[in-house]
Amino acid sequence: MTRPKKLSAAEADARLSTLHGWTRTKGKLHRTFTFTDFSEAFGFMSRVALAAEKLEHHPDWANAWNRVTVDLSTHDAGGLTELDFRLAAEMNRLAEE
Ligand code: H2B
Repeated sequence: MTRPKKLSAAEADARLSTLHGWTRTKGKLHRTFTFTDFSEAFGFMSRVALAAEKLEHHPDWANAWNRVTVDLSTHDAGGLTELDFRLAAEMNRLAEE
């Protein structure tokens, strides 16, 4: 699969303005998702894992009980690409189910 190219800061900020709940922090897309308990948080992570495999694009993340903290970037491109915005939008969709 052809990997998408790195977006400029201006392009990334334009994309970010339509993406609920995320910030651009240290060149990465960042969001903390909070659930009712560990089971909900881990269920979310399981669903995201399947989506990430399909996209061949994977989050850097951490789980603490009911919280999942996420940083997205494209390691291969050394910055943010279309893939990070696609995965972020998919995570929002899966969190709000
Ligand atoms: N995930 C992320 N976040 N960045 C990458 O550059 C990346 C990835 N590369 N998942 C993918 C896997 C690549 O190594 C494989 C070969 O598709």
